Amino acid sequence: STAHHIDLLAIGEKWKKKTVLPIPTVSKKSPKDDIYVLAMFPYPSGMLHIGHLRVYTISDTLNRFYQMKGYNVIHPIGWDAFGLPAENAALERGVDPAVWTKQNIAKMKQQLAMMLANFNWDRELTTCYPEYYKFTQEIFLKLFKRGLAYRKEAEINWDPVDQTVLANEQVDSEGRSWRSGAIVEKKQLRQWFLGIETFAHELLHDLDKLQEWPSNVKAMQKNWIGESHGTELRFKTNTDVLISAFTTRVDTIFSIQYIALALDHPIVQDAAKKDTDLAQFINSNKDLPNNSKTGYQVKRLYCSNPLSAGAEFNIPVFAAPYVVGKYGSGAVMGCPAHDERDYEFWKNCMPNEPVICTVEPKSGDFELPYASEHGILNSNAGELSGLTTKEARKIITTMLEQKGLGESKTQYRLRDWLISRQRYWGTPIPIIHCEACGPVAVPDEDLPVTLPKLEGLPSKGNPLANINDFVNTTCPSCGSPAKRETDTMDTFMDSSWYFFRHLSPDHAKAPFKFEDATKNMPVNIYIGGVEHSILHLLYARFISKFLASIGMWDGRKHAGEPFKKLVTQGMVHGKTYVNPSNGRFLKPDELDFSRKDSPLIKSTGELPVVSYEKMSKSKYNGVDPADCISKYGPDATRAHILFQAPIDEVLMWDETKIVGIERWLTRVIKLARAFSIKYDSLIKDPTPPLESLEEINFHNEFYSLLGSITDSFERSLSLNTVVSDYMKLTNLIEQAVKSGSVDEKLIVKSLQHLITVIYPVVPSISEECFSILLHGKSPTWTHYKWPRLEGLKESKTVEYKVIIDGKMRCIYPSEKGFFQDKEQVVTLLRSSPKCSKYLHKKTVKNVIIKNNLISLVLE
Ligand code: ANZ
Ligand code: ZN
Repeated sequence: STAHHIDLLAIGEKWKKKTVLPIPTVSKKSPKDDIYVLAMFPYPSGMLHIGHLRVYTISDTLNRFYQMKGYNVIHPIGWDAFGLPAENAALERGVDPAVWTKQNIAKMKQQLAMMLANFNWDRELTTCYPEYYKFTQEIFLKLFKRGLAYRKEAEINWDPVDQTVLANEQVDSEGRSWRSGAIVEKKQLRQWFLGIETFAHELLHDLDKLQEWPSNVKAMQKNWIGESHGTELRFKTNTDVLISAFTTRVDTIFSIQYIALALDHPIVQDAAKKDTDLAQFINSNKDLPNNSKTGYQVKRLYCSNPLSAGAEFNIPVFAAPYVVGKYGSGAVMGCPAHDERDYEFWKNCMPNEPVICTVEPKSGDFELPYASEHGILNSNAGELSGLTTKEARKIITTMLEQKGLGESKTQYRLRDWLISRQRYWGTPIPIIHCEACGPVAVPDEDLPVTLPKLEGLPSKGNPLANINDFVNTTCPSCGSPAKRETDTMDTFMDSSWYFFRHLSPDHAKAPFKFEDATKNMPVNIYIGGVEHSILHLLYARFISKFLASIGMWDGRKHAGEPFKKLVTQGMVHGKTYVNPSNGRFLKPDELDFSRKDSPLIKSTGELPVVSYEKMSKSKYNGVDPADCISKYGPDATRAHILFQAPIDEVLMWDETKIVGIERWLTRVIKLARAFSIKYDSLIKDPTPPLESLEEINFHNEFYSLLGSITDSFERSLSLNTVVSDYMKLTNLIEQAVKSGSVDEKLIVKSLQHLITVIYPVVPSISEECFSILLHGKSPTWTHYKWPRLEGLKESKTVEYKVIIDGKMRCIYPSEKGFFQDKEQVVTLLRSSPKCSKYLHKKTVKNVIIKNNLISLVLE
């Protein structure tokens, strides 16, 4: 187009081809040599999506900033390459998942290069390569040898479409599989578990030490771990068995009217063998949601209240779907008077029975159920009546302890981690099953247990179980014929330790080196999607703590925590158009974009309804990062994605706004061009003069913006502010050039600083500007030291505002404290060219001077 047109895209292309600046060597004397900046590694789907663009722009920007600050930045990337999608995609296309994954990685590497992301490729890892999963297996065996990996029969969620077991968290609130959408069935199977419950207490309480984590993430973790303080009590029955139940309200013990057991409770399962009605009840109710209030009274089974003197067996026992089998002891002491659920259950199952109230508020009316935990025990509590609930909880627990029928207990909601998957594309569990020896660890020297190649995938079930060569082996312990485990591991296991491997990527003897991990863990800044706030982070914390507990690294300073600062980046939402007359989503080609402000629906001429929503194929609102980069260049794309929203908030992607960024970048390049000839002579003076008020103001504004930018990088991570401060710096320099009242040496020094500090966000534009100033030569790292912040200069002059009869009339610049007395002020103002006309032939009645205000009152 015009002669002034600057092609940002071409600049990006040009500087991409030059291998980016050499990594600076850091003086080894510095105590803060290394900094570890890590973005969660991607799943190699083959397509870099907009979320990746956002997260890697953030991490690369920080990477480049800390390099400029003189750190040795560890900024690796890898591939979270196992998992169902690869297997499914492979099934659809009939290709080997290994081949498919490898191709995808190659494609995504190219796309990462497009966005100028600068990673330590020598630290790359891929979880589906034997070099990596060998060590995932080794870590599994370390858990196994300490009893922290074990097999047990468990009721599991079975996805009938994918033919696999799902973790609880992969089942949504409607009981559907998160992947296939099928209604999940319950099934009993022997499964591998990891003993995360053992670490529940530390995982909860060490959250307090994570001061640089967002509080919402910590709250979610806390909730997930779910600590409750209460009492576990045991009920004697009219048979030999005891029934345990966990309660947080042992003060309601005198209100117990029934015991409710989960349907999978051993006592219920046992009773069902002799009671076909119960068996039928279990069968028809096992998929009921927890809010159901039905129950089935177990025949001929009664309990006694542990505190009642007579110890009559008069408490009935029910099988009830509302009791969660996997929580506490899978049993509830039913107190209809003091618990909402128990009340409804009792009213429904025993409508003619009374409700026995034992706790009341201190004063005033109340209704049943009275579920508040504050109150006083009433006369039904016998000798304990009059106690507060809090006092009663303490005393009753002691009484139970003395009788050997209970004790205080801390209960966690967190359950052991089910890692078995009946799938091909995962890390094989390195165990051999021997009839004589039981499950035996594969000896270290036989690791990895490699995934056998498949000749065409069967469409259902677990393919490994059908490969005889894989399954049949001998027991490492006794030598008899034995069978290999055919389950593979949950991919969260692969991602629970990868940040250690990045630190010792070529180490062949162990998952990582003690010294490397001890030196560089925890990760200084970990960046990723908020969708990983619970599971991935919890599992990573668990494995890190476990590895610290067995001395694999020294994590004492940070309680074995893997991530010091956590940044959760928000989602990117796409612009979505809806046809108002039928509510349908509109495709881009159904819209006429020729109007400047808003598009029209081609077929009807109507205005569409515009909103921003999560990108999806069905809404036609997706954005391909590769498209955007090839239209606007990598620099503008990076700056745009940072500028549009704070990193932890939703970003509403509006491509039209990128012109603002383009204009700014063009202005920076024009400034560089304007000073290209004079640069050499002007830059020589390292301390240009600061004489005039304009120069002092310029200097002060420049350095306060620079201070704000530095602070945004180092503390607040407010990267949108960084970009807006870049723009302000650019304006400031342009204004100074225009005004002509700032020494050019000062301007050029500031321009050079501007070009330096934009590098983390827009690296190729920065390098281009330097090459303009350097007459075609490329800049080197000497140009990329982060500028030292200079102190603000106090000006000797003050700009006095002169107010005459309440109106601001003029500015009178003068040395501070120039006035001695009021008459002198008036004389000086009368002789000032700007002020004199207001005072001409006027008598001044009064003068008030306050700070930089001079107020005159005329006669
Ligand atoms: C008696 C009681 C009386 C209760 C009362 C509450 C109020 P949190 O705080 O979540 O730990 N409970 C125990 N095990 C259960 C299970 N497997 N399934 C369903 N509910 C179970 O909750 C603890 C409370 O949840 C326990 O205290 C128990 O009911 C119930 F006025 O015991 B409570
Ligand atoms: Zn054996």
